[in-house]
Order: sequence, then C-alpha cells, then structure tokens
Amino acid sequence: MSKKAAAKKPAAKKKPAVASKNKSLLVENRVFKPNPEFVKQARIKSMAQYKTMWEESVKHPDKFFGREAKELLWQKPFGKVHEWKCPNSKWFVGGKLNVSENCLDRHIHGARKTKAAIIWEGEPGEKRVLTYQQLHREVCRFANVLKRNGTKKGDRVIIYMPMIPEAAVAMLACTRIGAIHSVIFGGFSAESIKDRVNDCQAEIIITADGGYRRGAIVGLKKNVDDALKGKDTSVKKVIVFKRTGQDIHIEEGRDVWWHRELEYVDAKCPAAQLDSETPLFILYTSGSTGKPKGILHTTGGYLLHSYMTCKYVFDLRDDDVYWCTADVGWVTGHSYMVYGPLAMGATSLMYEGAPNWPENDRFWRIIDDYKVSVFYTAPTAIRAFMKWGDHWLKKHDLSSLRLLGTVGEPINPEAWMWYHNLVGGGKCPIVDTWWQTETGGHMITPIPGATPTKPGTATLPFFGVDVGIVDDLGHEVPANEQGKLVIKKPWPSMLRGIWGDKKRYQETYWSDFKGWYFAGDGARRDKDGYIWIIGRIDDVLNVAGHRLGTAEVESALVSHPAVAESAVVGRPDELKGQGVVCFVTVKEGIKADRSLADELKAHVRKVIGPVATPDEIRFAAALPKTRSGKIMRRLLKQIASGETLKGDTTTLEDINVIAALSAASGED
Ligand code: 7RM
Repeated sequence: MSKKAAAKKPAAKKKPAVASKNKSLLVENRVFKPNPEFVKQARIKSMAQYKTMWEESVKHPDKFFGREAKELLWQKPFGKVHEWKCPNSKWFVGGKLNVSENCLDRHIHGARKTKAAIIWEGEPGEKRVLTYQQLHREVCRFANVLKRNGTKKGDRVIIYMPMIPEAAVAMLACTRIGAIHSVIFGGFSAESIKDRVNDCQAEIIITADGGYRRGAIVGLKKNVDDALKGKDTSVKKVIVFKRTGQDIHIEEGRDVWWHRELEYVDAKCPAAQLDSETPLFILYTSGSTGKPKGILHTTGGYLLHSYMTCKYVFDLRDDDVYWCTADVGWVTGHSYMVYGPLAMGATSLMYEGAPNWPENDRFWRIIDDYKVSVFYTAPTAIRAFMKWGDHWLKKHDLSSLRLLGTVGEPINPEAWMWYHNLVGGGKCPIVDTWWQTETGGHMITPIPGATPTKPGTATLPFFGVDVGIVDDLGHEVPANEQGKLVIKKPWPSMLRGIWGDKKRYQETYWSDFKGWYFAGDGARRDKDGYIWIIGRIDDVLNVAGHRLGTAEVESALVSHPAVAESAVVGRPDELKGQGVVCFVTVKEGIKADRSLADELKAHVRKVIGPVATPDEIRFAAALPKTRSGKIMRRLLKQIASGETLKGDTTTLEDINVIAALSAASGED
C-alpha cells in the first residue's frame, strides 16, 4: 500500500551503503528510438511534431491550452484561458465544470457505458470490476451519503482507506458536490492523521475497518480512533467501510457504517457546477520543516493536465488495460490511477496489496491475468524485482505490455535496462516521468512515439513546461553542469497554494528566483538538451519513492524523553534510493544502547508512521556544528554513507566530534 508500488523492506536489516543512485556501475550510452510498431498507433509520431506542439504551448499557451481544454466537458465555457500574477495562477477563468461528471457522466451515454472503469484485485485474491455505469451509480449514492452526513461544498473530507474501489468512489463523490478531499496514505500513524485533520479542520473522515498488507490487517479505524482522542477535534462524523470485518470500536453519534448509510439514499445526484478554480483536493507532503505542507490543487487546470498527460505520455487507447501501482494516498494515485485515466474513459487497474504477496511474482501474475498493456511503477520497485530474480517474471506471459513508465526518483541505468529487456521484452517505450505533488502531473517526460530515450534521463519538458537549470543567480548553467531546476512559466495543474499558509507558499516556491517556481531538485542538461534529475537539494529525502522531511524525523526523535538532540540525513541505499540515518545525542544519565536504538525506531514509526522508519540510529556525544550553531549536515551525510570526509571543516566548532561520530554506531 505504498506510493509508487512500494517494495519496501522485503528483508535485510542492515543495508550496504552502496552509492548506486545515479552512480551506476554500468555506463549505458545507447539511445533507444521509439519502436516503429508503437509509432504507427501513437498520437505524436515524431520529434518534429513534438517540437511544433511544444513551441506553440510555451509561446501561445492560451491558444494551446484553450484548444486542449475544449476536450473536457464544461457546464459553462471559460473566458480567458489564464491569468498570472506571481504566485497566483488562474486557469480557464469563469468556466464551470465538475470533475466527477468529466470522469463518469461523460462516458455513460455511449459505448463506454459497460466498459470497465476500475478493475480491482484485493490482496487476498478477490476480484471486482466496476463499469463506468456502475461506478457512476456508486459515486452518486455515496455523494448523497456525504450530503446526508452534513458535508457541503468547500468542506474538507479526510479519506484514510485501503486500496479498494471505494477510495476512488469517496474521492469522486467529494468532487461531485464540491467538497475538498485530503487523502492520507494508510502507512501514516494516528498522530499524522491528527496533525492533518487539525491543519485543514476536517469535519468528516472516511475510512475502513482495516486493509490487507502482506497477509496482515492494517487497523485503519483504530488509528482514526486514536487520532480523534481528546475533545478538541473538528471531526463530527466518521464513515466506515467494512473491508476486513474484524471487531472495531464504534463511537455512537460519530461513527456510521458505509453500507448502512447507503440504505437511506438514492442514486440521483446532480454534479455541482463548480468554478474552474474551486479547490479540488489538499494533499500533504513533506517539506524542509517539521510540518508537512497541505498542497492545494483546483479543478479545471488539474483535470486538464492529468487528462492531457494520460493522452500524450501514456498515449492511452480505448482497449488499454492500464495499471498504475501507486497508492491512492500519493499524488501519483490521484492523477494517474483515478483522475487522468477516468477522464480519458480508460480502464484503470487497482491492486490492494504488496508486490511480494503471497509470492514475489504477484505483479507479473496480475499483468498476465488481466493482460495489462500500460504499466506505471517506481524505480524502487523495479530494483526489488531485480533482486528477487528473473525467474519470477519468466513464469508469466507479459507480452500484452506495450508501454512502461516510471516515477518517483531517478532510475539507474541498470534498472532501466532490466525493465526494458525483461519486463518490456525490448519492445516497449519507457516514459521516465519527472514531476511532484506540487506540479499535479508530468512535467519532464519522453513522448513515447517521438522521443528517443536514454536510460536514466526523464528527457524533455512536457507541453507548456518551460524548464531552466540555473545557478544561484538565475543564470542558465552550461551543458553537463549541475544547477537548480526551475519552471519559468505557470502551468495549468500547478499548486495554487499551501493550505492556510500563504507566506510559506511564497517563501518555499517563489522566493529563490523571482517569478520562477523552484522545484527543490538539482539537475543537469546534456548536450542534446536532455534533463538528468540529480535529486533533492533541500532537506527532503526520497526513501523508496516516499518524500520525507529530515526535520519531520528530527522532531519525532526529540519528542522522545531520552533524546537531547538529533540530526537526520539520507545515505544511498541500493534498493530504496535513500535510507534514513539518525544521529542522536541523549540526555544526561540515559544509556545509549541497542535497546534504546530499537525504541527510537519504534517511536518514529509511531509518531509519523511505518514510512519513516529509520534504517540506523547512531548515538553521539555531540553533533558537529558550525560556530554559529548550525548542524553540519554535509559532514553527517558523508559519515552516514561511509565516505571519507571531504571539504571544508574549518568552520567546525569541535573537530573531535567528527572522529567520535565516525566511530559510533547504535547498531553495533
Ligand atoms: C510524483 C512524485 C517529488 C520528488 C521530486 C524528485 C523525485 C519524482 C522523478 C524524480 C527523478 C523522476 N511526487 N522524482 N519523479 N526524480 N526522476 N522521474 O514523486 O512529491 O512525492 O516527489 O520526487 O526529487 O522533487 S512527490
């Protein structure tokens, strides 16, 4: 149940500190031209066509996006395509539309009425198919349940669910009535739920009794109960879907069962007429402070971008069976499991559980069983499959695949080649898509029928995306040199803000370079103009494709009574991209030993959730600081990855600290 397919912790407590990310042993210089068979059917068939479209999209965005947006269903046509006063963006001004109507009603009057919208497989093996007609009906009924429970336009609704079709139903039902959903990944803890509920002042939570993960039940409702303890919560109602059937606590007056509520409602629910800039959802993501940011997306621009990228990047066709392995709790699940594919009228496959349950071939079995044709997953999952061995996929027929995608972190060339040869049989284009929660959809990506690909690069910008790779003064850096990745023009699905925090929105994204969006990533462009993403250059880690703020983990650690101070850094990890290493100093009289290290790991899991479990706790007598008191993370990173120390240590307050740290490890 993780973001991009999560092949988290199959085993191994202690991972070798191998610098695999982007520092591949294999130098792969080949360029892969689009497969001619693919090109025949592709919407965009050549680089010339891509370039013409891209030029128009950045030079005349109003014309380009105005035309594209006409493919959506508008209740009232928009006037101006776009208004921009940095950092405030408006798209399709004055237009009215409804996301659920675009994803459902639009498809049920013609041949797609009985087409599968969602194909679902539960981890224990149940199978369900919801046609567009059926999904429409379920969404309308559940929208009425929301109304019955007091939800109105603009209200915030928390969705904390397993990967079951009802998660999509709940999201779409919110959009039908103009409520703002905020989905929380099932791997987050009660405390994380509480923080998010408080931040957005949600009045309603939709959850399930539990979900399945690697054969065990994840007690979702229990976490919700813990999150709502105390009397100061904004939550008035909790709607519970029965998934696992285990005993749960039901709080009279607050908790209601999903299936019981359905008995009171009918299946008619008109789609609310919503202004194009109506808030659609809030999704919390990690930043460089301890407090996650509630990224806000709105209706028209977001829908257009997720629709357009499914059309041009996945090049979805009516007969595709499309599978995005991301959890609905992450932005990839929002844009590429639910909204984009459904807006296209595609068939979207959803799988509830782990990739290695009951055995390591579950994904390949699913591809074979349902004849999946377009498959979108994360490099961390691909590396896990490589490690588990080729025989797992050789047992299955994967010939239905025609396009592969990756997202979440840089893909190392070995993993790319393995994906290309073993999964794609050498014939499928691979789209390595760079984007963020904030961008709403793909930003840098190959166009599969046009762009020649090179293993390890996300290649070129998508339509309307004007990328710069710049130095601190905003000057474009020369080819092959690393710089900061910025986006120079607003785009339809850009975030519209951080919920309740205008200042942080301005400061985080728009203050480094005036008028440009700073993504937090470093990158370089090669001589062909291809963009190679280096990764985060702020204090955000990318662990198995999950974004995690070092400050979040630090604040979880110092909330433990034994901890005096902590500094958290990432170190390269062969499977997960990055692992979490915590340097900790303890309070007077506390014994820093193995059992405390275990306790601290468990504490972080409890405070943030299993996604944040530290790989290593290293105790130290002191942390290396500059004379002005700043922790020297650069040194800690080098120590954590076992490198010899490089660079300037002259500002270090006490050089002895370093020697001691290099020796100390809580694991031993
Ligand atoms: C979709 C998503 C965003 C961060 C981003 C990057 C990294 C994502 C790629 C990538 C290299 C890619 N949203 N990232 N995709 N790095 N190549 N194709 O992941 O908000 O959770 O994370 O992920 O560092 O800033 S996210």
